[in-house]
Amino acid sequence: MGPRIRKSPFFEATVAAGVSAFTVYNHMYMPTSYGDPAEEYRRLTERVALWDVAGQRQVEIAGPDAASLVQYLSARSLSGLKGGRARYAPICDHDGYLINDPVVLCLADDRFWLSIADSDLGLWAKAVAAERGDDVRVFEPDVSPLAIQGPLAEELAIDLFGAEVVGSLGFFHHVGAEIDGIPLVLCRSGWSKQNGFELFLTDGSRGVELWDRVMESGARFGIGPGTPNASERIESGLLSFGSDNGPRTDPFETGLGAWVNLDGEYDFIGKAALLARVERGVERALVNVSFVDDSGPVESLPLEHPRAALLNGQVVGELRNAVWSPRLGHAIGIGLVQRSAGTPGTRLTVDIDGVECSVVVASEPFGTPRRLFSAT
Ligand code: THG
Repeated sequence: MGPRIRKSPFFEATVAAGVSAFTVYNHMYMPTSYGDPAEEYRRLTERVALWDVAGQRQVEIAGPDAASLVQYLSARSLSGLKGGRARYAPICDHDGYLINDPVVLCLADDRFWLSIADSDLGLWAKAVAAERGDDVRVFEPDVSPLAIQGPLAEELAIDLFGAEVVGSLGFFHHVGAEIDGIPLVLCRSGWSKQNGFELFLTDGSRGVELWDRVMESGARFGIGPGTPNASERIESGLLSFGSDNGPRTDPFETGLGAWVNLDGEYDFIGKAALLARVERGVERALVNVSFVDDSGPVESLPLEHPRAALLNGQVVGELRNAVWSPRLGHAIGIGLVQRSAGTPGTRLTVDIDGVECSVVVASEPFGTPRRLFSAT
């Protein structure tokens, strides 16, 4: 694809491990398949999988005004966030539309990493900092996450880092660590609900070494290569920014309302627009749907692009994503529809490659409930 698309420090290792497909994420190759979806799903849900997620680049914000800038960027309150802790934080533009949903890692009171989804948040942060006259440095450090995800990730982490380090690491806690002198930040996080860790490698020249070392220790836990898993994450209700939402979707519509704080004392980008939107009423909802008759579209899954969703012949939104669910034994998907069409039990029709499919809005997300508004 040429030099514009960057290779992760784990790239060669993933090729050696048999990667069969990539996506492009933050201008970087990111593996999406090793050619055996059923086995990759099993590995993730029953054992442990190793993911190159270096495409989750870090935007480092450091300096005296760092905390103030990060809060101004974030729709979620970061009050009380301290060194060694992280928070999932939606970021909006001035119109209150979602532009990224990073994990914010606080390294020190004046130093943060925004571990970003797929959009150029570094440019945004840099421009906002300059316009505000903030005393900060905004840059992309040499940091590349490698994830271990799955029920046996805990045991593997203990093997790699020791029971003491791992035992005291709560969810979204992180700590500086190393394996054989390879420097990294260990965080209990990751884009699955199977438990796991992310190893933020801080020396890009040692990616293959780290990959091999984790594979070696993981062998007795049945580790193998994997990738962020579309089936598991839709079952689990994790948002894929840019896949589930369009360019003008707000955090309430995407089910991220629980992580938006409109009642704080401070201002943040998009706050006024979001307050006005809440006043008017949120128009759409991200819903989980089940295919009623999955025999038709299975060949076309996962969905490559959104399809119109109809209710009584009227377009009421889009089916954004659809996958086979190994857990449920039928196809499931994510729709972004008008709220009136988002009531559980509503039956929508979608044309997928000439096959008319019926989908039903689920009464609950398949994993954790999505809350519309934050409690605090
Ligand atoms: N890890 C890191 N960076 C990332 C992701 C990641 N950047 C891009 C993308 N993923 C960001 N999106 C998410 C979405 C959900 C979660 C993390 C990143 C997540 N959510 C939990 C949940 O929904 O239950 C916890 C949220 C909370 O309680 O605060 O973990 O995966 N480094």
